[in-house]
Amino acid sequence: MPSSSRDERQQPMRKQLLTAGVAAVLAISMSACSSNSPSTTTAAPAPPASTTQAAPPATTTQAPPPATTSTAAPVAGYPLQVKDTNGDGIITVGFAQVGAESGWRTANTQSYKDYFVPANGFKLVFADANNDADKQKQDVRDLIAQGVEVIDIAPVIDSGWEPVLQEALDAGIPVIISDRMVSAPDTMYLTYFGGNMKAEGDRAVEWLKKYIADNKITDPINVVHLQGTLGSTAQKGRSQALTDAAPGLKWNIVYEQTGEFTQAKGQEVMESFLQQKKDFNVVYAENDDMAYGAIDAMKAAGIDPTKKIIISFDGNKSAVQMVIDGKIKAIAECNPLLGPQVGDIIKKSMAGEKLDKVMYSVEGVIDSTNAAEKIKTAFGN
Ligand code: GYE
Repeated sequence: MPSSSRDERQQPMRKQLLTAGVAAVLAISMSACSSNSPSTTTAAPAPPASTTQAAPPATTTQAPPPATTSTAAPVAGYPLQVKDTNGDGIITVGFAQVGAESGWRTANTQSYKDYFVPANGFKLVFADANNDADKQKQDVRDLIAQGVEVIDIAPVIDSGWEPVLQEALDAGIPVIISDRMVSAPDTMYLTYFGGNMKAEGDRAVEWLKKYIADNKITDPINVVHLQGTLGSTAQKGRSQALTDAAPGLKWNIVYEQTGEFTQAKGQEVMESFLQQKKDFNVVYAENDDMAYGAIDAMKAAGIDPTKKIIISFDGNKSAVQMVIDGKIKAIAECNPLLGPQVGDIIKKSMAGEKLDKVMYSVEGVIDSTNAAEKIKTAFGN
């Protein structure tokens, strides 16, 4: 529910929604990082890389290079493969997580905690960056120092990763990028797995175009744009889809502000907008939590959310219920349940399989036509 507390939202949740079938697509690269000091790991320090190759430190304005910076020549491809370096039969996975800002994030964390357990041959060392991009880079350095056998980074923002990725390369620890992308060269990590954020935005825009046409809406389209964490690829892709399309469609973006992917900030920025008393008929909220906040702000201002076109991203169960109730008109899906699939990627790497550099979850749109079906498998609460 929109007004329920974030704590309530952060309960573990396991219901699977999106089929996380993996459509592999080659291309792109971006960057980001995160995590904090884990408390438990017994993994032995990783041996030095079995190769002297390393990717070139691409241009960066970020932190000074570590003491162990390599001067190795650029590599043609990623040189590392996941290995049980200490031979204990268990793969220790260091996970540099963004934080706990949203229902999506809570489900994502739980998916890792559920999957990376000894019964599945894994041990998880979890680091929470609390949405602090600098802390997250330190978190990854801590994971390297602990000698985990593979690192998964869900980057807060996409920039500034080259020095840290170079340190992981130098230590011989393979890195998987998940959820959000990094802007570093793709020779610096094994693979990316997660949603295609620009495609999600394009789906939301296409849905709105069709809704306007189907409902013969002739009023000017005035959009309130609630952005996610600035500099995250989840924000960049979803924002770009809207801002690229709006001028050609003659949609006006009457307000654009980050709500940092949280319900509280989403509510706050919507309240600021409403104080301006400007006309609007669309809210494009880059995740469900900010949509909940916006809806609360609208209700408090006496505005009926069902009379507006509210679009969000993710697909938490509460949000899908709001689609059924008409409060949210459409959700561009984003699957948080990535743990098992990251596990598959690790197993494939161990088996020496060649992995595509970019692998996207299969995602669609939830609206009044399929919400009753989708809610049965929606994640979260
Ligand atoms: O949409 C949002 C979360 O990176 C895809 O981050 C993720 C986004 C997700 O806080 O709810």
